[in-house]
Amino acid sequence: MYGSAYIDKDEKFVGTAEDEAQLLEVFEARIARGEKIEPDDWMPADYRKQLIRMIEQHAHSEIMGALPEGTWITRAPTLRRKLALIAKVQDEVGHGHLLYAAAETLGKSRETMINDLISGKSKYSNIFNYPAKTWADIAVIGFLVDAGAIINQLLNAKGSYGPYCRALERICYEESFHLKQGYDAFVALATGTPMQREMLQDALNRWWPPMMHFFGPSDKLSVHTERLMRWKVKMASNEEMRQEFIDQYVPKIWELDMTLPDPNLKKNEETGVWSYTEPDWDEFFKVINGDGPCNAERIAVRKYAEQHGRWVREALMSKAPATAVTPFA
Ligand code: FAQ
Repeated sequence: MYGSAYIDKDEKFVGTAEDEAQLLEVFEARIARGEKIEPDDWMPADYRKQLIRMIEQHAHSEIMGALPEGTWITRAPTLRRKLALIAKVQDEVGHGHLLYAAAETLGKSRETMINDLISGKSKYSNIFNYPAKTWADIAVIGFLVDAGAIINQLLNAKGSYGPYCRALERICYEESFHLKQGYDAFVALATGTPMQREMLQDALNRWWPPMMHFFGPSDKLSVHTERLMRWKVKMASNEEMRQEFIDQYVPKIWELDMTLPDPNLKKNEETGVWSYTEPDWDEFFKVINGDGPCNAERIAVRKYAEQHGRWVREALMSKAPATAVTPFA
């Protein structure tokens, strides 16, 4: 309950500027020692604001991420693939719940977060604004998007905010199964008929650019990284995560004799750093600001779910009438 004595019932800071400077010093020292910050601990207002932004966006990404894959459940090529996909999509929605719960510990209600998602105020991952046109898209999402998510989440699970880190740890266990199912579907197509390989190559060509965007803008364009890394909310820069992803997964794609649509993708064997064509950041900012190929469709689905599920939430939250008769009494 560190520092909570300085917060009044309206969550306002009631100490002096000196108290605040001292609290900040202790807070930063705790983070430097690798301690976890818990919901009732004192934290700078900006740390709280940044965490809400990031965890909320992450939660939205999970439930939006369920949509492109969800549309393929009825069209999965075999019963085994269908069962695995149903389980995966269900997991992604569960991750959304875990993350909304973690964001709620910082004081923003789930209802407000959902309203901000469907009104377009909050962001969610760029990658889920592209269409999943063929079964190969599902293999590419399950393999590469889950791989990217794991790189980000394994790092951030070692961060400073307790509830977020604990949620990420659990999510990573499940994501590692998703990665296996994605890779299995990817290998099946890559080692299949010429038509299957062609379908996979087409999906890879379409998903590669948004995948390069997935880790966020170049470090020059990133606005939050420096502060978030100082507070150990983010444990690596966008470019460090992108490099790690390329280093781990490009060789796996090439060893299956598939190609990537970037002639400049090359590892410098001395430094270990990959070079690649600068991603189109105008396209990235257009998509994250609501103007991608599927943004309107994705938001419309969430709006429909919010409106049509409202009666269920209201029924669950309503108190039983005082005169209700207890059955079997
Ligand atoms: N998409 O200053 P930075 C998943 C925005 S989960 C959209 O570098 P930051 C599971 C950023 O918000 C995928 N917007 O930002 C799954 C900021 O705008 P703002 C989601 C993006 O926060 C798999 C602006 O650009 N994962 O895939 C993106 O330091 C398969 C400037 O950027 C997480 O959310 C983007 N890709 O770093 C589900 C992980 N990148 O808010 C289904 C947690 C940046 O100022 C199927 N988040 N922006 O208006 C993070 O680690 C960080 O937030 C980053 C961005 C690394 C995403």
